[in-house]
Amino acid sequence: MTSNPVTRVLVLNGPNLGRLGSREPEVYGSGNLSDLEALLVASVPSGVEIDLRQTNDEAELIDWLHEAVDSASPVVLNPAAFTHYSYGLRDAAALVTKAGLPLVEVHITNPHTRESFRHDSVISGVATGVIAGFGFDSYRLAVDHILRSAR
Ligand code: DHK
Repeated sequence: MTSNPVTRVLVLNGPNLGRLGSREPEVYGSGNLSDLEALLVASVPSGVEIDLRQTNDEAELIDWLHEAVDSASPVVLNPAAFTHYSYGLRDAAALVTKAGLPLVEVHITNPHTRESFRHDSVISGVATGVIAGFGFDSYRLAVDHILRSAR
């Protein structure tokens, strides 16, 4: 639960999500990251910044989680494939929630309906919550939760 009014939400995206739109549209949908950003910006009140980023680099994603701690920013995180094996990312995510900041793990798809290697998340155990399977709406629901819980 955040106590201060939220002025910025970090929306962090892991590997291959920069290819949304052209990457397996039958699985991930036809929208790209710009479409996602527009959807989120339209869903928040004025005065709340959506800071949406994507990287294929595990170290950069970890650095952004450190930045979230230092700037007291709530986080929506789609760790993409790192979900399933990155203990470094898990430890960084734990720093966010241990600092009392919400970190909502999101997935566009429902990984539990897919290949068995996608069924395990090493992030979920340190996340505030998990939203999966609702396409870009997974992110919108996560942002909505963050704004509601900060009221
Ligand atoms: C995105 C990915 O890139 C996959 O590696 C995950 C996730 C699922 C998603 O549904 O957003 O397994």
